[in-house]
Amino acid sequence: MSRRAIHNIPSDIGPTLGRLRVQTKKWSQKDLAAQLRVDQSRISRIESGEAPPTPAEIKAFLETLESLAASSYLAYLQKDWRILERPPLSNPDIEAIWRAEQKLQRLEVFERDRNPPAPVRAELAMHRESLEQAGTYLTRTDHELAFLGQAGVGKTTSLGVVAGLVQENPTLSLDKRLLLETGKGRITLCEVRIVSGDEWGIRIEPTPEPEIYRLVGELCAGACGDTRSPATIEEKGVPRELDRALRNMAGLPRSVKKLDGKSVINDPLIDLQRNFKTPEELASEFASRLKLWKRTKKEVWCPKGERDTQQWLRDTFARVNKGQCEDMSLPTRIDVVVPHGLLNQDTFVLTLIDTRGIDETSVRPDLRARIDNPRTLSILCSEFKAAPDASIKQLLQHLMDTGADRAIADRVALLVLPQHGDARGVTDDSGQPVENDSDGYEIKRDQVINALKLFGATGIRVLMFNSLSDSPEDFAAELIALIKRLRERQIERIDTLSKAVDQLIRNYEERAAQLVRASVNKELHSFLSNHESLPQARQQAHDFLLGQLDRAHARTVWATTRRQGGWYNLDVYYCLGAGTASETRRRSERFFLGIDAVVTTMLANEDLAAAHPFLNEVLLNIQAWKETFLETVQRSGAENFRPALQAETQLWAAAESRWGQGLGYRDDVVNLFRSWFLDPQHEGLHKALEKRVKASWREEVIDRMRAICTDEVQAATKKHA
Ligand SMILES: Nc1nc2c(ncn2[C@@H]2O[C@H](COP(=O)(O)OP(=O)(O)OP(=O)(O)O)[C@@H](O)[C@H]2O)c(=O)[nH]1
Ligand SMILES: [Mg+2]
Repeated sequence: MSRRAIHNIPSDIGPTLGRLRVQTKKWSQKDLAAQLRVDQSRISRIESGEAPPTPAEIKAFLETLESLAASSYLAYLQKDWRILERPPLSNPDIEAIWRAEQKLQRLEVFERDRNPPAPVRAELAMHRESLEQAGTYLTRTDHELAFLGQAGVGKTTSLGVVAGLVQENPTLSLDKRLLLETGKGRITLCEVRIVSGDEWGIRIEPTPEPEIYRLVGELCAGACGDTRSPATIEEKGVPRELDRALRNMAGLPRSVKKLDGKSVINDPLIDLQRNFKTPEELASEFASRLKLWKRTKKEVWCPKGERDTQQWLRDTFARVNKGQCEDMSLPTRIDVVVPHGLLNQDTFVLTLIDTRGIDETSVRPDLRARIDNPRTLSILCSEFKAAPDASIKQLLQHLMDTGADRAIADRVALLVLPQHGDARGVTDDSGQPVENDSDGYEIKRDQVINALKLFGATGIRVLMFNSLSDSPEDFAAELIALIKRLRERQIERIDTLSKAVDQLIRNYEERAAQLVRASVNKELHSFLSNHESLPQARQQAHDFLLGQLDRAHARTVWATTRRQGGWYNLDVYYCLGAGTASETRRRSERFFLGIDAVVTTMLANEDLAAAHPFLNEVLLNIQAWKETFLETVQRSGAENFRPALQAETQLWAAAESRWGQGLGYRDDVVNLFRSWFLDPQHEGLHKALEKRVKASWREEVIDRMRAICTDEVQAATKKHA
């Protein structure tokens, strides 16, 4: 009989015991009561949750059931989680999390009993922080899978098919069977999240009203054939998917009609415009037709008794995505709730995210936010022939420039989306066409991996999926394997950390090991003394922004000036942050490459074996410090100029009103911004940013490094000095 104590009885203990009784022995409550020699009413009250059982009762209950399930549950209850939160028994990585907990407890006891000196404490703190992070990461089971990529490549189709959001009717084309709206590109209106819930439904997050009015202004300026716009601007107005939704909301949708046997577009907005003198007047009419005050509904649920729930979802989603629901506003996010698990499993709580297609630039804060989220698997979608296509290359390049290399290696996968005949069209080196799809896939995969290597992106998994002919179950299994791989990284972390902790404790009093550690510290310390300061900057934060402004469509530049810099396709502050981060990455490169070389050399030296677990940890931690450092710097770059720029009403007004005054709009805006940044009045802002960058360098990298490699002798000398 187990004598170990039971800790923190979970709140669902009663029903769990009841379930185990039925599952393992198929006993009635009466049978069990007889076995335990207690009243049946006691069992009934415990199982219903009415009376909390005592630890002794729980033990007797589970031991009487004599089964593996009951004894593992008892073992689970007997584990004493003191530092990490106890995960539910269903967590797939509970064993690894428990190992992290045990190491954390060991560290705590060691620190309390031995009271080690400051440098050892710093190392302990480093391990503790990493163990806690990995343990907490694994305790949660929610993950996101985000599909990103150019408009029209097939993001919604592949996501819909893998999520099982397809009607079974082989006579219809895939577009007509999918429950999410798809088409020939620029269809998905905004971010769409697929989540599981109790019933079929759709929730929306409405776009703020001022933003809707700005979009209307732009749509009307474009639709009017705004004669004040420069002739070179080929594309005007708002993105097509938003344009369509707004027109439907205002009851002004375009249609095709026949005139003398020819198809012509009937645009009621053009007819309406004849009654108004300026685009502003037209916009005001358009805005009032939206009747935003009536659009207050944020969710719709499938009516009870609905026979064809899938058809209901398909119709409702299409209406929401096109702005055809009278009582709903323009969504900025749509949640689709489905009453089943996702990707044929129930271990993880998944959210599948479909995003609005990349149409102009991949330098977008919303895409970056996905990639930076450690719980998200970002799936970069590319069409087959051009894979990896230009948008993906631009995104990867941007991520690498700003220091997100670890995120790329860990959390990004490339999804190539072949369509009819694409795979068979591949030829081998002798020019022979392949015999089957899977040979075509392999040749393409090889080409893609090589193309990625060319600009330094290695370790990215490349998946292929043809929504029409490949197995969605296999594709789902591949995605789940990638989620498991994300988690596997954390398990490996716990195991290497455990070794480092054991080594630290074992070596603590060993003279020889201490000497090894001292020589390692000396090496690290001497590197640090020579590389402590960050080299001069060559580029300024705004250089990157000016480049982006110069490259964007004129209408995009105009849209961003109308929003004080905050347009999703050209976010001025995000660009300032990215410019700062990429220049800082360049400035710190020598340090990071150098320290990597120093540590790797010591790792190859067998005389230093006693310090190898520590050095492995140093290597991993430096990566993490670098990432945090560059993220902090990116935020500083974005925030440093924000208050001053947002207050510059004159600058924005000048940039906005320059629109419609002939050629050279974009050049003029670039010049306006260049002058603003170079104005001696703003020198203080540049200096402040440099100060913040240097402070982060010290805090996030140098001080952390110094804390773990300064021995007492050195620390003491420093103090004296
Ligand atoms: N034959 C075939 N057609 C596909 C496949 N995947 C997508 N398509 C078609 O490609 C078109 C575009 O697909 P979508 O899923 O709407 O593309 P998207 O990337 O979501 O586009 P946006 O929402 O505009 O960014 C649709 O007509 C799809 O039916 C496929 O595997 N095979
Ligand atoms: Mg789509």
